Amino acid sequence: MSVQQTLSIIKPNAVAKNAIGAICERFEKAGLRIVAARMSHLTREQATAFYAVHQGKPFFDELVGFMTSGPVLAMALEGEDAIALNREIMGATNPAQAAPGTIRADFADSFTENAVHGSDAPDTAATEIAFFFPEGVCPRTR
Ligand code: IDP
Repeated sequence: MSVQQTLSIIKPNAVAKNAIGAICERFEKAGLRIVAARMSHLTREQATAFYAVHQGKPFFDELVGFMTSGPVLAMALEGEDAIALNREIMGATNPAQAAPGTIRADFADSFTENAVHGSDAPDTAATEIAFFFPEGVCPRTR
């Protein structure tokens, strides 16, 4: 186990249903600390760049359309094993397969509109945090 940082995005459908507080509470209760946060309304170019790895897949256009449909809250979360812990709290990508009590089970509207994003590995976490927070995140205070 080691202290890691991971990128979380509360996606437009969850922001629209006023679930930011409920979702952040789950992160904090699990021991994850929010060390950076920014609301933004992504442009097509930004969403395309963020999800470049999925370009050409059948769901890509729908994904970019969804991610640009309204504001998102991007956060850097920090904690012990933050990457895997966040993915556990989020639940499976397909909400139909997400375990009860996970964020996606409770806040997703569809496979695409699945409420949250979380980095899947240390290298992608670093790239994704830098994408939203090029100035860096808050230093640890204690
Ligand atoms: P992840 O968000 O759980 O890491 P990825 O496979 O990286 O999952 O997919 C990125 C996002 O693209 C998903 O969160 C979801 O919004 C969307 N997505 C992935 N696969 C599908 C699909 O088969 N149908 C519709 N949307 C999908």
